Parts: sequence; structure tokens; C-alpha cells
Amino acid sequence: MTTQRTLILLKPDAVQRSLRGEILRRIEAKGYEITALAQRTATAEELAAHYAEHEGKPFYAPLVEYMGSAPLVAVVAEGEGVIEGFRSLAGSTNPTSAAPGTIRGDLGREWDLPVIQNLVHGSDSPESAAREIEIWFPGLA
Ligand code: DAT
Ligand code: MG
Repeated sequence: MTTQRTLILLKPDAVQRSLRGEILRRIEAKGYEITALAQRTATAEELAAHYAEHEGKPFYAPLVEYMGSAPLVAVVAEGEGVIEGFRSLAGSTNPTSAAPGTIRGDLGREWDLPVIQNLVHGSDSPESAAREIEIWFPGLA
């Protein structure tokens, strides 16, 4: 396996609940290197590009609204196998069924909302990682 980069988002619920440190600690404790990090409120353009694959799904509008509602933290992490490795640290999409020990399983829960709020995003393939890094950190070599 070769060194990879992945794009991680600490979503607005992670920022609002002051879980940035806890989540970044888990990424670093696993041995991944954080090579870029920026907190900002996402623009509609960034979110439309980031979530293009979900356009047309019932949760798309609430997803984009939630992701743009408050600041998030965009992170690039590096390491061998980091794309799969961070998805494993994050746990499965729904925090109710995400395994204990994972970020979503330990720190998340479900709410009666039209979109699942689950603290983090992680790229799901090398192609997604390259595309998403260019959205959040344009021009990053
Ligand atoms: P993941 O973030 O685990 O890669 P995804 O790419 O399928 O999941 O979906 C993006 C986000 O959209 C996900 O983190 C939470 C939300 N979401 C996904 N499926 C949903 C559903 N069935 N109902 C509500 N929100 C959903
Ligand atoms: Mg996804």
C-alpha cells in the first residue's frame, strides 16, 4: 500500500459540540498526519460539489442546509491506507448502529431530523479524495 491522502470534514455538529479536539486526537493517535486544516462556514458551491453524488436524494436538501448552517473544519490527513482507515475510525453512517469504539458510535446519536448528523465525513476512494481535496483546499499540491 502507498501513502494516501484523505479529505475529512468535522461537520457542524462536531464543532458545535466542541468535539474537534477529541476527533483530531483519534486521527493523530491512530498515527495519521494532519497536513492541512481550516475552519470555515461552507459555501453553497463547495457543498454542491462535495455532495454531487447525493443530488436528487430525499436527504440532499437537509444535508446541504445542515452542512452550511455553521462552521465546519476541513482536514487533509495522510498515511498508509488512510482512506479506508479513517472510514473505519469514523464508523458506519448511522450513529445508532455504528460500532462502539468508532467516532460515530461513541460520540454520535440519532435525532428526529430529515438528515443524519454524524460528526464526520471521510473520502471513500482515492478518486473521491483527490476530488474533495481540490474542493476544500484548491491548489494544494
Ligand atoms: P457517509 O458519510 O457514511 O459516506 P453517505 O455518503 O451515504 O454516507 O451520505 C452522506 C451523508 O448524508 C451521511 O453522512 C449522512 C447523510 N445521510 C446518508 N444517508 C441518509 C439517509 N438515508 N437519511 C438521512 N441522512 C442520510
Ligand atoms: Mg459518503
